[in-house]
Amino acid sequence: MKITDAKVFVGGPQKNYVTLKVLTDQGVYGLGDATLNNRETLPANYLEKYLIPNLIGKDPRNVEDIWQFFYRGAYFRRGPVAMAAYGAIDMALWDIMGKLAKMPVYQLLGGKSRSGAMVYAHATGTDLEDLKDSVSHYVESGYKAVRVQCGVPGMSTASYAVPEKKGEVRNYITDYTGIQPKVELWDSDRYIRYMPTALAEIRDRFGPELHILHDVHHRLLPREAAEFAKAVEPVRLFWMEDPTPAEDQDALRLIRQHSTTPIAIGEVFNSIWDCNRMIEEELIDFIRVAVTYCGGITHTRRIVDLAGLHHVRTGFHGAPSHSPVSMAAQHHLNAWAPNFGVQEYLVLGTPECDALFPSEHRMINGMVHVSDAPGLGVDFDEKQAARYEYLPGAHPVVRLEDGTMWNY
Ligand code: KDG
Ligand code: MG
Repeated sequence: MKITDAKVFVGGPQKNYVTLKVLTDQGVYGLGDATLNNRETLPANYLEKYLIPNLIGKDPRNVEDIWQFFYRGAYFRRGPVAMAAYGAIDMALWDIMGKLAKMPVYQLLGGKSRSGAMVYAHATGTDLEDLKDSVSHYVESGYKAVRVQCGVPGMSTASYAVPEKKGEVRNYITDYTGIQPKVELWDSDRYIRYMPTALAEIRDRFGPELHILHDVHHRLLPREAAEFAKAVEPVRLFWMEDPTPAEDQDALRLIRQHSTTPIAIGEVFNSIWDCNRMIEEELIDFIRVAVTYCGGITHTRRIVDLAGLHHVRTGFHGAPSHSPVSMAAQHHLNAWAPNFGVQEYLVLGTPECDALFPSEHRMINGMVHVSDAPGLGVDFDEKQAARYEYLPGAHPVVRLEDGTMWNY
């Protein structure tokens, strides 16, 4: 059996999804996702110029060897662009393997460990009242876990993941009006003074059962993060995400020494070598890698297994940056992983998105029920894809009020 061709599509409804389709001489094809938010053309180019010409002619059933060939063979290893491109190939090969075996991918991984996988939604508000309305909406829709973010009084622009104006529904991550980013201003001191009380109000309003998550988005210094983690302890967060920039893993020790608030990190990682120390030293509680940026199912599964040895549960990244293809790959991993924790899940289900990526994966009452279709259980409609093209867009960047660049 041989791979005969592979094609890359960039575009989607209000998104630049990078979708890979791998074709074989037996008519079976596989799908992968290489979407790297705001840098989408880079993995697409890497696939088209370097990887696909080397993929053609290979036996798609040699999933491990093909992964090793690209990873070890590149000489310059890792990095989000390369790992997203290998990830797309790897997902497509698992899809092909499942279709050949007539089994859903979760069965190839070892079968189901649960009937449904809990997901969390994103509630946001310009202020606390607005946030409460947003949380109520998700609770009433059956979600058991909600990430909460709201504006901080006195901060002159919207803070992370918060709309600029009340009632506004916007894609708060990417702005597709151009390639030059908007600037958001940040003040850690105001945030540390305000956010613990805001989170406590959310707990009081919604009671002990709701799983409350909060994303600090790499913005605090280690000592500040330790103070924050201690201050929010009474709220009993499900997790505090990305308290400090992830490059400095030693920073986590200070936070751990001062609090028992669970820590979730990993959405910017792209290999096991970025997180093995924090897992082995048990400095985190949840690992947030994504199959897209982490080399696909083959490599992400290694991280999940290492995490399982150290009481670290999964909480895969699932921001709108990921297409339904990589979300499907994560649904299969979530169905299998013995150390599953939660899945970030943003409702992708617009009619346009469903038409582009038809699938039988279902989210009901805050739980994802994985599809039993062979392979990844998601398809890609090329006629629909022809409607879309690449949209230039950017994340905001963050500065302190005196102009100093800060961490987005
Ligand atoms: O591209 C960046 C986004 O994916 C990121 O800001 C989302 O932090 C994020 C999250 O937790 O979903
Ligand atoms: Mg995050």
